[in-house]
Amino acid sequence: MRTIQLFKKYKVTIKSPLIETDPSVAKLIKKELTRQETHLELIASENFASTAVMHAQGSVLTNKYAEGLPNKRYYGGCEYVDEIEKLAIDRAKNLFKANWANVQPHSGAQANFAVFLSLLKPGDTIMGMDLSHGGHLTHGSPVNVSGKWFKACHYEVDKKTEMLDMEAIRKKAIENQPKLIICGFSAYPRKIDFKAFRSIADEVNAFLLADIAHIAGLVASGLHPNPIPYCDVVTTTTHKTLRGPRGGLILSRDEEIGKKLDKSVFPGTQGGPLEHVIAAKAVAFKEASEPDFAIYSQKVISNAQALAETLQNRGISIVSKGTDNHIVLLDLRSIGMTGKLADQLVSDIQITANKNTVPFDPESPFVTSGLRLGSAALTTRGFDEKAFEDVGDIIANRLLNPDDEKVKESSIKKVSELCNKFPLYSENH
Ligand code: DSN
Repeated sequence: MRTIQLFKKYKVTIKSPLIETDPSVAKLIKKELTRQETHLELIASENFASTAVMHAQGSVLTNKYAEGLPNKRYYGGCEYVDEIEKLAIDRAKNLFKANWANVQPHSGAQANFAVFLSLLKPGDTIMGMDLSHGGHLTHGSPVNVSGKWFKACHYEVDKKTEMLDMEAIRKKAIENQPKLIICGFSAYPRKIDFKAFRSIADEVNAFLLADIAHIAGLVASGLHPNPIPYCDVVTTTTHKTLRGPRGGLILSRDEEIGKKLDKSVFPGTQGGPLEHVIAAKAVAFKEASEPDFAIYSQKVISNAQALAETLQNRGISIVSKGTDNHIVLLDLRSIGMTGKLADQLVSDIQITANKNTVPFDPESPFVTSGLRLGSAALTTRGFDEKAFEDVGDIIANRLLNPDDEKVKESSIKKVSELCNKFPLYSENH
């Protein structure tokens, strides 16, 4: 054990490692690591950040206050965090081919809130995808500030194809004349036509925001169209397919809008930036710009497609009949099951996912008819298409035989075998 004695006079010491200074927290972190190692992580919005990202995030930068922007701070001693934040900004701009970036939002929700503060006044109309069709809480849900302070209207997916119907969206926009149109979703497995959204926004004279929280890594890898050329503002989180630290990011091609957005982040909606997280974002942006990341992103998509196909072959419907990204959304009405029960059944065999509404869901958001799966995290562990087919079969066996204890036991064994075959945070990570 290493003891660092600070402030000798007061006998204040910092002991390292954590297990000796605070065993309660250390043991719980260890348990969480074991959980991550021994379960199949299929939550579509999660991933495993690299040890380099976590190193930056767990650094002395957490000690620093830096309200303001690089070279324009309200505190002294910012010379190194200025360099770090400038690196993060430049890397984000290069990665997404944007002219402006703000790396300070603490989360995707904070990023969206800052955009609303810049572009809207309370009472303005906004239009996003309905939450139950794959939208997000911050896109005008009545329980979120975006639905309380603005007049929100929502578009849906087409009932037959379960995909976006741009003509229906156009009609909805003409009918409601929103000041802001939001595209980008939390449970939509198909590509988004940003150019078509731009043309609708132009027709009704609306701002266009793309929230690419889920698909950012695929966009960075050139495997999903980039919204930057078509949207006034783009927001994202940094921890899903982008595989960075938990946090938010705002991008734009328009530097004038960028100047307003800077003010909306600070002092508009946030205080001091989390420079340790910003450093970790910089590390993640560098990782995402490297050729290996594009190969990873390609595997994220092909693995999700292998998972979707396996489940469909076993008689379980997939929303929109497939996927172009990392998301596979099971429609469990095809097997007469709720999302709530399916979530519990897979959880019992050490698979982590989440119940989710499907388009035109007859069940409540607490019950739902869907189970949302994502391939980003297990692909980071090295799972290949064959392993994803195995995962699909394990899930199908469990959902199709919910009361069979033997199936349950053999499924747990198969999950353990896969976890051992693809270790988390191995040397290869
Ligand atoms: N909670 C995230 C998700 O799971 O999609 C979005 O904020």
